[in-house]
Amino acid sequence: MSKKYLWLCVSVVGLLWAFEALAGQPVEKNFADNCASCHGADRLGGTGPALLPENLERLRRPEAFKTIAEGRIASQMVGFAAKLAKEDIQALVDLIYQPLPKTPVWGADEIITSHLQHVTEALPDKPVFSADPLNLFVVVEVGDHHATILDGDKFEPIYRFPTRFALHGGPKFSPDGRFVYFASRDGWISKFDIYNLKMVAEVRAGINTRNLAVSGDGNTVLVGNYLPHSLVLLNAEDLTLIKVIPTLGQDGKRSRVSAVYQAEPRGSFVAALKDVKEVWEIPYGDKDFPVRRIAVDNYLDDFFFDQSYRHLISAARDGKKGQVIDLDSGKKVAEIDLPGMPHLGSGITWEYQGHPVMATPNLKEALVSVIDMTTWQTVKQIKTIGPGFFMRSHENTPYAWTDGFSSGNPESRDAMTLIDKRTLEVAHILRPIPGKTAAHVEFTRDGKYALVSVWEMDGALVIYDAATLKEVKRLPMKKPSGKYNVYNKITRSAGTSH
Ligand code: DHE
Repeated sequence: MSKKYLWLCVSVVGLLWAFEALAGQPVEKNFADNCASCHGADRLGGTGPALLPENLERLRRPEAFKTIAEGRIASQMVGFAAKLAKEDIQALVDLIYQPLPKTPVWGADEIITSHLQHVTEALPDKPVFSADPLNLFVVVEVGDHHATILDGDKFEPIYRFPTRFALHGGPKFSPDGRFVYFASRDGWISKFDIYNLKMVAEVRAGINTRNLAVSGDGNTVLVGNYLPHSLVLLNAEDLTLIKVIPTLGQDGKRSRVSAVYQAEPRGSFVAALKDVKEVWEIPYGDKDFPVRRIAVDNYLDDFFFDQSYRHLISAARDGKKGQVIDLDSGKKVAEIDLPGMPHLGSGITWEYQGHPVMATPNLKEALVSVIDMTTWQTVKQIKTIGPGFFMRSHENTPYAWTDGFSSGNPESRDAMTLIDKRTLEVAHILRPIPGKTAAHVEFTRDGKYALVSVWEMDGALVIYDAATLKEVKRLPMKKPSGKYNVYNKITRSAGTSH
């Protein structure tokens, strides 16, 4: 090759390179470099939701642009404005509203084929360890996708095992506390035998899953999906498929599922739909699992129940008002003041001056709303150190603990606010490790100790005496997220999530 020709080639490549740099990278490469690790190379979701037009129906394009540029509050989504040009962000917005060449299918056949039976023989009905099986904690470590079974008396790990990628939502227990069921964001449901420290079975129930519920009789698992738009019923024994229920509104419109819970006193599962104004109640004692549709005024994003499970209290992420639905009559009985995007999955209840009250942190505002559950009026909005995500208490402790996890400010993300349930005043501020994000509390079975997560890769579980507020132990952990006490969960303590 002559020198002249070589020079020409180099110049052309250089020009092309410069042109591409000016014009920005191709959108596919930007997606692969910045989005795929959380949302999946195929846009089907992973730690982040699936980015498909059917999942983005309620997100307008300018909002999607803002989310990519600035990130999303109370999620793992970071902003890309400093890294990507406006045109590149717009190209990403256009890309995620394009339908996939082929609609992904995850129906009965795919679910059945994915099933894995790890244990086939009957295992002993007695724990292989001496710790109190009702005072164990299941601690989920999202940093390296593991879970730890922790002795809740000695605060010593009994067993640590790998989980599926990106677990989300609270794991749910069988009624006797022997088995725990996990859901991962990408649809894997796992059943773990705590007594024998063995994974029993797994199945992939969806492509993008919200959460799961275990029926009060321990026989059935219900999974709620974002993608496909479905509820999936599984046998709790071995996670084999019972049936898939497509989530179609009365008018035939398809919907994602916001969340599913079991309502043991009613013998039913309750599911909220995200894109259709309906709540579904499904009695789990009826082998046909018929759906009772309850029409509601607004979409339900997040909800919880009063302790009797007669009332469902719900919030819409974009609304300022919550709805209270009487599940017996199927009617809305009240509207409640819930500013600042409450995270009702973290709602708790207690008795205040002879009345049951509920309290919830708000993801966008540094306040906890306390609401009288007989009049549904706001009793107080308590200022906290930063907007919180999780909240917890226990029947045997005077304080409700909440974090500042949703705060963008490092000076409030490391703090726990303790509210006196008798006075509704802030009683204490604790900083488990100054400068490190503190989150999510759970109490021991007797309420004497509180376990707080330090949500960092080199994080920890910090254990406090709940009366003296002195630290009693610190266990190193990899981004510990939630921790779940067997007894508090199976007895549906008013101070914890159900
Ligand atoms: Fe969660 C529970 C919804 C983001 C960690 N979260 C729940 C529940 C719902 C919910 C409906 C109750 C289900 C259950 O426990 O069965 N979460 C949402 C969202 O809509 C939101 C804001 C956006 C999204 O990404 O889906 C969201 N959640 C997060 C996070 O970014 C967190 C902090 C980290 C993560 O794992 O993704 C997170 N959510 C959790 C945890 C629980 C949870 C640890 C269980 C709390 C409990 O104590 O029960």
